[in-house]
Amino acid sequence: MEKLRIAVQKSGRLSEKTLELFNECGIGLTGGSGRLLVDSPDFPVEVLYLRDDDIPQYVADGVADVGVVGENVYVETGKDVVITERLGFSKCRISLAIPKAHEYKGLEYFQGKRIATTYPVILSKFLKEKNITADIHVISGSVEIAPGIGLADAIFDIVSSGSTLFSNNLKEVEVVMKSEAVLISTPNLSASKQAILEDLIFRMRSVQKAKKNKYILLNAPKKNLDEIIAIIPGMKSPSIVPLADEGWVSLHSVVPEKDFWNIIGKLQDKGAQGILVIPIEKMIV
Ligand code: PRT
Ligand code: ZN
Repeated sequence: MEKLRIAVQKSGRLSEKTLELFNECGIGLTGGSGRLLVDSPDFPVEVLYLRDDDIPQYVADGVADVGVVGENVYVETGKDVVITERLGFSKCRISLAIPKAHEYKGLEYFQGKRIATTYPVILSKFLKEKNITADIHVISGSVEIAPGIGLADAIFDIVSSGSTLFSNNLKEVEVVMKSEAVLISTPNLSASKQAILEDLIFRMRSVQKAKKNKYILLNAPKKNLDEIIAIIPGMKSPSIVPLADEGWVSLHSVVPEKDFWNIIGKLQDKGAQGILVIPIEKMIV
């Protein structure tokens, strides 16, 4: 049977989260990451371990069918591949940063400056759009030390918590792009591989949806039932289970994680008690 070949970063910031997602999708992998090509006994895929920067090229060439990369790498490499799904992890910004002590009034700061980066394509496109002429100095690692050793005036690099910038006496002054892990694929997959990819995306979405929601159980006084149902409408409508005490019912529903604390406060105001909140593993709607 035909298999979908997925390129995954061999070791780095994307590897663990990617394999965790596959695992949650019921896709186990045989053998360790010591091997280049690994099979799944559960699902028609095989995983090809590569350096993240090489993944778009392998997918564009059809050596792999799909791949997981940071959006920044997808944009920087500019290969003939498409984003099929945003995966929501490894979120970061690609930003311009300058020495902390310097005053910053706007992009004019960068006119005629020397900027060190590993992302020259994204940076030069941005500077061109903004009519800034600067000297882009491409280096392959430890970009953050460039200003301190006199190699550059500023840097353009990935920022997550900002602590790397802070400890190198730099400050983030412009966010040029936001990035997260994305699933990329060749635009011309065979019909059978496309079907496997659709099944994979369906599973990924079920996992992502589950993470964004919580299962909630609570005891509600019957006199406020309508108001409580209006607060937690659930996927269709909440389940209502009678309790031995005639004035009360037990209510089961699903609530979005982001509204959670807001909802809890409203439920308490309406007399809800014994509220239990449980994580959901998969959610198919
Ligand atoms: O070896 P290989 O080439 O495969 O990996 P790599 O070293 O090129 O990439 P890797 O594993 O470092 O990152 C893979 C992807 O993770 C990146 O392309 C981004 O899409 C994403 N990502 C998310 C990050 C970060 N967060 C991040 N914080 N990539 C790098 N960083 C760096 C950042 O540049 C800084 O130097 O981590 C450092 C810590 O960041 P702060 O701001 O939290 O201090
Ligand atoms: Zn890399």
